[in-house]
Amino acid sequence: MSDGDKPGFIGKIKDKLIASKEKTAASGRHITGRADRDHANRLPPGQHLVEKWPVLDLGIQPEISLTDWRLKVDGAVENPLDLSFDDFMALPQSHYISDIHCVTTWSRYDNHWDGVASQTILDLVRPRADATHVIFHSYDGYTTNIKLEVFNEPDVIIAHSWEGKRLTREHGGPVRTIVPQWYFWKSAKWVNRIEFANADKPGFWEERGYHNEADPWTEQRYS
Ligand SMILES: Nc1nc2c(c(=O)[nH]1)N[C@H]1C(S)=C(S)[C@@H](COP(=O)(O)O)O[C@H]1N2
Ligand SMILES: [Mo]
Repeated sequence: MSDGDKPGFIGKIKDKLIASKEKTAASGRHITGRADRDHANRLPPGQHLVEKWPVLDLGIQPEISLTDWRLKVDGAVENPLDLSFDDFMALPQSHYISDIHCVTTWSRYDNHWDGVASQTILDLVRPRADATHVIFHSYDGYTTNIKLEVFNEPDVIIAHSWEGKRLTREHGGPVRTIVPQWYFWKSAKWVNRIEFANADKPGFWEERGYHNEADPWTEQRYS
């Protein structure tokens, strides 16, 4: 099944929510114009702190049983992977703490993640010399893109747990990616394929008015 054919994806996506987020992007709302390149503050410009972790997605929260779950890592790599959940859990495990910054202006500090570090994945798959970008594909049809050098940052993690407990379905469980340096739309919930590519491929929100990078410190909110 190709990404476009996920059952009912196009039919079920929340057109209204998408239209409203596209409008927000087009209007440039939330831009303060005060970049904080040196990270002088812990909170990036235009953000406010929350305690509870909000849920944001396209409105489809796929239910994937652990026996059906797969993670493919493929594309421009020497050694592609097709992992079952047990295979994934048997990989070397990492633990990171990072802050979340969502483009809708909430931030949440000190999230504890357990999972497999992106650098562990890189060691296993060995990207080819022509690999420049990493594209995440999810069970709900969502996609998002980052540069390979961003995937290589030491705090990027393919996470199965948050605060010591398995990720709930609404937050992207069984497994999601966490790219802490970028706005949170770059962190794919329900990930099932990590594609290494020799060219950039803008993802779902990147094609709908959101920035291709997503640096919260320089407010790379919209394109
Ligand atoms: N698969 C998938 N991943 C996704 C999304 C989505 O709709 N589908 N939404 C993104 C957006 S816009 C945000 S802000 C975060 C929200 O994650 P949360 O619901 O765990 O807070 O997930 C990101 N990853
Ligand atoms: Mo978002």
